Amino acid sequence: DVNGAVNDHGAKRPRIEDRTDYTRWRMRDDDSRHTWHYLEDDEAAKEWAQTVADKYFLGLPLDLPGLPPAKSPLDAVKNGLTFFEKLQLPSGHWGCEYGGPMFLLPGVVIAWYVTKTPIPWFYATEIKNYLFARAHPEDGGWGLHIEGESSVFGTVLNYTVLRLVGVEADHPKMVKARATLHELGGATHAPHWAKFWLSVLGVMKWDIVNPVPPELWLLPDWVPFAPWRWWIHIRQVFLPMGYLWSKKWQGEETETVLSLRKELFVEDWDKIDFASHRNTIHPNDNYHPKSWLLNSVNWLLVNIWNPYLRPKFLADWAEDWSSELIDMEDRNTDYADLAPVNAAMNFVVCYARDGPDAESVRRHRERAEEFLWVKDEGLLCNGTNGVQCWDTAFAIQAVMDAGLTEDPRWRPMLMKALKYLDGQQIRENVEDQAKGYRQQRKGAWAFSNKDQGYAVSDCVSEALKSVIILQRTPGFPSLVDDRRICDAIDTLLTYSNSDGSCSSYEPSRAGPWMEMLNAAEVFGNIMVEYPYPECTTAVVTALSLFNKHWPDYRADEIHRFVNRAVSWIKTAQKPHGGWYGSWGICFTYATMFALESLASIGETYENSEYAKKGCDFLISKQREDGGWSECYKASQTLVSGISSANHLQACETGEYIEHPSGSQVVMTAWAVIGLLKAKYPDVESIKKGLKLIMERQQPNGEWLQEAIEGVFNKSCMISYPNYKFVFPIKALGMFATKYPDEKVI
Ligand code: LAN
Repeated sequence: DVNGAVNDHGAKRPRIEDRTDYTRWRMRDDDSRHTWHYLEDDEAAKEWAQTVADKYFLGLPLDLPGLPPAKSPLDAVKNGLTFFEKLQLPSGHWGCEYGGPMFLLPGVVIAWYVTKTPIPWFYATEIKNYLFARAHPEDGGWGLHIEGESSVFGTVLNYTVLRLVGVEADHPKMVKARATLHELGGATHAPHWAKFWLSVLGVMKWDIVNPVPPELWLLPDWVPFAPWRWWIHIRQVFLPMGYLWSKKWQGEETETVLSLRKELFVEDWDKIDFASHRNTIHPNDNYHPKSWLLNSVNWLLVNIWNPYLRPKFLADWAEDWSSELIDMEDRNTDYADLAPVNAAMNFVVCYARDGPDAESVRRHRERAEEFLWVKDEGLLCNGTNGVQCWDTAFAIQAVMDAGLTEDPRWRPMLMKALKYLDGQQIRENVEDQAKGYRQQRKGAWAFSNKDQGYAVSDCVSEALKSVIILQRTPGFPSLVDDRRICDAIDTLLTYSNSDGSCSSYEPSRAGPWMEMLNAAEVFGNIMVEYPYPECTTAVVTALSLFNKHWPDYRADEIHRFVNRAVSWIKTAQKPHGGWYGSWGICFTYATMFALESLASIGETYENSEYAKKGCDFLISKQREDGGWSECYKASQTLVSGISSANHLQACETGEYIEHPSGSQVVMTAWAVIGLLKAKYPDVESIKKGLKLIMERQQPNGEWLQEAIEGVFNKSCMISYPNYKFVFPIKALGMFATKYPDEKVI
């Protein structure tokens, strides 16, 4: 008995409670593999005490003493660090919730359900609490992400999750959500990925899912649209999706599945012509309408290729090769996988292929735990298995910018952080790099941890900068030796795009025209790698810092790389003076990075048109109260490369949009950092921003969570809870070292 496990495959009735006892939750940090444990046993709970970090994550009172009120920016930095230090986890990194997207937990829960994985009552209970807490206050539905308006994607999948974990259909909140779902047209109006998951679950018939032909993996590499050229996240999702689509694999038809067939549709299930709804979609979900080209290809696949032409041997071959690529992904990450989307799908593939008792299934089941996070509102699924290396790198840099790396007060914290990054450097390329189309990664750092093991241009850069900074500070050992630092540089140097810019996981392998094949409907710019000012800046600053300390290693290549990259950043400036950010919201985020890039080659407000325009742009957006406040909607305004509505339309500028809830600490810090990097001469504006940041600091040194900070794929937002510590500390610290005698309040 797994604590009243929720699964109606057997006779067991779901057990779901009002709430769990929050004093019983603990987060285990196994060298930055995060798992949450509920200690039902009193003895066990006594032996394993809750830490300050646990309590903080869970929203329990911390009872920390107030600190001496900050009179100067440097005081505020120290108070901030005093608080933030308490959140450092035993293995030396900072952890956090990484929620926001509302389509991740459904993948995990549907995978659990169809693989007959028991769901303990304390998970079921807190999943219910989280989803109820995050239901849209007016219509009771869910959107693509926590701040978005209700969509079929969010509503149909999260409603399904609630039913699978044992919430009854007649619960008032379910009745309300269902009404909203029906208002939006019901499940037939869902986007592709929802139709996929609901078909796996057996609530829909596979005919409703637009083709995901695994045959594409058999194309020779020279074919311009071959999947190895796609953005890593899309090809790693397409891969297991294609396998399951080709097999038309479905979980067992349980009572709940049969009941969902009645609940999720406006129509009578038996009468639905599923094939006719392949392209039915509600406008709220249709961020990127499918192109005429994709619609035509789909039509041919459905009406000609699949029924008449698709030879069995080819289908088998494609499935086998997909299966092999899936195994490579599982092996290279020890089943952690790139992100929860493909991890949940690979889990189902292994179950379908290897059977319920297979080792692969057991490992997927175990590792899926690492995506889960418990917070005050309940249990959610993180966007990745964490933000470990990324946040740790920024934390170190914030201390550096405040000029405090030599202060013995912070040495233990920084030593732990350095040791963490030392242990997390990826030491080898993947075994099957060429065969699996993987990017070189030796010497790299991942965004989360080395188990996941995917190098990202800016994650390598930020971690490398932090390591170099600390190792060049008196009192710190050189844990990462020169050879390993050069390995990181070798890998970074592979990231240059033909226009000089950098992308995220790999250099671009095809052009933006590939968006013509974007089938996901809910996301924009997902098919290939694009040039990103954020990533480009990070690489520029890392290479420059390295070159300062190791002037002889690959110096010519580094100079050429940096010059081309900065030239590209100049071309990416929008007419209004800002830069468009793809991973943080939005112009404020990228403009901070771009100004840093320019500063790194000596271009600032006084001597550079670009830097001046960038600063003027930021200043034009400063609010009365001194802060900045950009809204996530800004991210959705830019249509680059190929537009959704009108394919092949020219790039649009994109608009800065104010957040209705007023100035935001994180955004204000970004703007101030950009202005300071560019040596913006009017100190008064900068001081006004910092004053707001200082006034928002709590007596114990912390800052409170405000609006969501991050974004991906243009349409989906994601939380970076540690940004409210690292960026304010960095902004205040930069100011304190630059203007030690200036008063802010
Ligand atoms: C991330 C998170 C980190 C982010 C930065 C390092 C900030 C960025 O500068 C480069 C891109 C990267 C690594 C990134 C890419 C896309 C991710 C992995 C995410 C936004 C976190 C979640 C998202 C992933 C795609 C979610 C799953 C969704 C799919 C569409 C497959």
